[in-house]
Amino acid sequence: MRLNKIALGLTTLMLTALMIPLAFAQPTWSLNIYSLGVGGAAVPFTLNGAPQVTPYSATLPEGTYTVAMPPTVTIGVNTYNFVVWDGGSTNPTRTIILTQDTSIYAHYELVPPPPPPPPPPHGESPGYWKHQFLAYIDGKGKPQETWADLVDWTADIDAYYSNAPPDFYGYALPPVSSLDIDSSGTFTTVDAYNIFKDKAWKELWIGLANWYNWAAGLGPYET
Ligand SMILES: [Ca+2]
Repeated sequence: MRLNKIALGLTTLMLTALMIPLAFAQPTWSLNIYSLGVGGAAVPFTLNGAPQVTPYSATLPEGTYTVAMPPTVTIGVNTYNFVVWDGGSTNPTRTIILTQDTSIYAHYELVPPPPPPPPPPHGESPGYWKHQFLAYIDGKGKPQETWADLVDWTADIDAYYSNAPPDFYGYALPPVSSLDIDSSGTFTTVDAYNIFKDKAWKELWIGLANWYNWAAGLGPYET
């Protein structure tokens, strides 16, 4: 009888010892965090400051959690902006009070790529540039450009006499030394005038016109 009482007492003690942690254990809930609109890619974020990635799924103790999604994320060549949570909040950081199983969805949208650069401005024709030089030097007709500009542009071109021509929207400008037809060692308005005036130099016309188009900030002349 005495032994039975002791055994019963021990059993009660053991059961109580088992029950205490169960009674005080915090409830746990699942927390699922998804990102949408990013082509299924993983988006890095922080959960209470700890780095995580979407899709995130965990069973966590009941409590308060801070989810901070990046306002902008780059995946490959694409950039995405955070837009909205499924609940309507547009703040990429949100607080979750986890008292039930919870799934939240961060919506992203693709940032459109920048538009292509505008096409180069229209380049003037060899006939246009020929006319400028003939107008000033031969007094034929009315020029559209000032002589001061023509001189400045000629000096800009001459600066490349010993250097490779600059990139001109992919157009291959001829070496300036090939335009120095009087072999003076510099490219001058006299060279330009003589090239444009004489059909013997016809093959240089487009290249020379494009040098002036380059100097004037225009695009290549398209034939
Ligand atoms: Ca010359």
